[in-house]
Amino acid sequence: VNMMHALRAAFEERHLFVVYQPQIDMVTRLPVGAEALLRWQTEDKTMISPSRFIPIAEYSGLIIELGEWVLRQACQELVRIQRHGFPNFMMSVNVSQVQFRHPHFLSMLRKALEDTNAPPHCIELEITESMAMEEPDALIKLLDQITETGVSIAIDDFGTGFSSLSHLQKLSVDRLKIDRAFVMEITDSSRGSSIAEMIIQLGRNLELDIIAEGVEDERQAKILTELGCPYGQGYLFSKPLTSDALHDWLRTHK
Ligand code: G
Ligand code: G
Ligand code: MN
Ligand code: NA
Repeated sequence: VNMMHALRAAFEERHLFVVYQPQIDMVTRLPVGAEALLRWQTEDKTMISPSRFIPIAEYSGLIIELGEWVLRQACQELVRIQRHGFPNFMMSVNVSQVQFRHPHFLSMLRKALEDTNAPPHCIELEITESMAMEEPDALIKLLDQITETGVSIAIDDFGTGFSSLSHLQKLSVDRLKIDRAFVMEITDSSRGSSIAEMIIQLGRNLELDIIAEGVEDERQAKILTELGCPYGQGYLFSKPLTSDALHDWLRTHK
């Protein structure tokens, strides 16, 4: 309860902010997009992880407002980046299951796109694999409606859930994000065929795009590239950056 009040106060007092982690083309190493990630820095400068406060935001319902705010921030940032010499830049935004199930989610999305002038085809929403497994009919419909706006869908932390291939095939999904746990184990020489390799193959078979997250070293990047993984995100390329730091980083990565 205390944390719930603190979170609401932090939101109102603008102690929450959005950082952006670059996503790169594994072959050219050039930036292609960024993932928007929420941060909370308390007054005594302590950083609280979203994995701690997002569940509280979900439980309290604040996630509806907060999620809309993150989406709008990300859309505005995207417009700025595209104007500064990256016309095809993509922006990925995490969506909570509570937001996603909200009856006004679709109208909220349309309004945010309209108000910010963000190009829908350059926005990607990340849903988790468990969200992608829920109530098939409603989900299929919602994903189709989102796709109609031009916005694309990625499944985050892919490989950690239990989605069946037949189910996945029914969903308007554009990209799978290989969970960083599978990127970490990719250099274990003891393993023959890795889960990352299977996900890349799955993406190819289902004609889904693939991005590896949590790429931390060159060995991982090399193996992923050899396996045909086109995009990557991780500390090897860049940590999540504030808006200003992202603009500086982009200037040196043209
Ligand atoms: O950035 P970090 O690794 O600390 O994020 C931890 C978790 O919080 C990740 O699972 C990430 O997807 C989630 N997260 C970060 N920002 C947002 C956000 O704006 N909305 C939602 N729903 N989840 C977020
Ligand atoms: O679950 P989701 O993919 O949304 O979470 C992304 C989180 O992973 C971000 O909060 C980010 O801070 C974190 N992250 C990004 N790159 C790396 C990395 O290379 N290594 C580790 N350990 N964490 C990372
Ligand atoms: Mn994510
Ligand atoms: Na993830």
